[in-house]
Amino acid sequence: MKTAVTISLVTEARGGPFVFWDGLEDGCAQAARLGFDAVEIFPPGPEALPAAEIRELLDRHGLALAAVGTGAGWVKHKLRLTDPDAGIRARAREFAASLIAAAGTLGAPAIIGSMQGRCDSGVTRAQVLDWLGEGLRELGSRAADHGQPLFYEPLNRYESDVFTRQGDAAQFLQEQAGDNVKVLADLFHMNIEEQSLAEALRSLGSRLGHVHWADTNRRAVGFGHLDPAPLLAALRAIGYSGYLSAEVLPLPDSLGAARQSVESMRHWINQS
Ligand code: LER
Ligand code: MN
Repeated sequence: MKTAVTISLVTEARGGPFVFWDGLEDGCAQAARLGFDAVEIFPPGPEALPAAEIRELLDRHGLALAAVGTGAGWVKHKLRLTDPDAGIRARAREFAASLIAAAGTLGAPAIIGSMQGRCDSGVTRAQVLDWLGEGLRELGSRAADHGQPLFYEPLNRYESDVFTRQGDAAQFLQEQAGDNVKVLADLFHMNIEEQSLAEALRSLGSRLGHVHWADTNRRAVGFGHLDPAPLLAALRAIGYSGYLSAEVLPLPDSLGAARQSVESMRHWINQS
């Protein structure tokens, strides 16, 4: 398993669960200094990821790109893959596809989280799931064109009611989206929704694509009451070799959250 830390470039997301906030140069320098393998970037749009510049920056710091978030599509542009307005759905797919392409050019996958929307728009749940399936199928195949998976993230009930549990999401992807769309398991959301985090991870098997490594209070792991031991056992049992990525509140500050995150990752990854 590999380690990553989040960098947000989206000012509208201030107060959100991202570790570094002061630009890519600063985030990459700090991530490298602390020994992370990679960064996960939350950009306002594809224009924030010019391939040659980002490649140079990552190479200079010896970092990989773990993933790119598409949440700005919602927080900045109010685009959702399941919006009742067909024009907004089309623009949502276009925006997500543009980030899938930008990430893919850099050899990384993209994440669909808040762009999935919610079942609150006066249409049936079945209709929302139909639109979500359509969107994920198309975007999953765009990701495949770049040789990358696409990550779909179930969110907790206070953020979305589309899929809140890992198993339900995995079954939906299996039936509607094909093998290239993987589940992103965010331990903070799971703590709210799952009966057993370890069982949920175990049941994902090869459908698990990425992990947001966060404690129960959305602070760095070790600053809440998460018990990572059974989770690491589950991840090992399913042969997970992807990232543990710190998507947590910058508390007590960015550096403190990043340091605690990487120390907890190292501790648990190296535990036999
Ligand atoms: C939001 O709560 C979250 O977990 C992000 O990774 C998705 O946009
Ligand atoms: Mn997350």
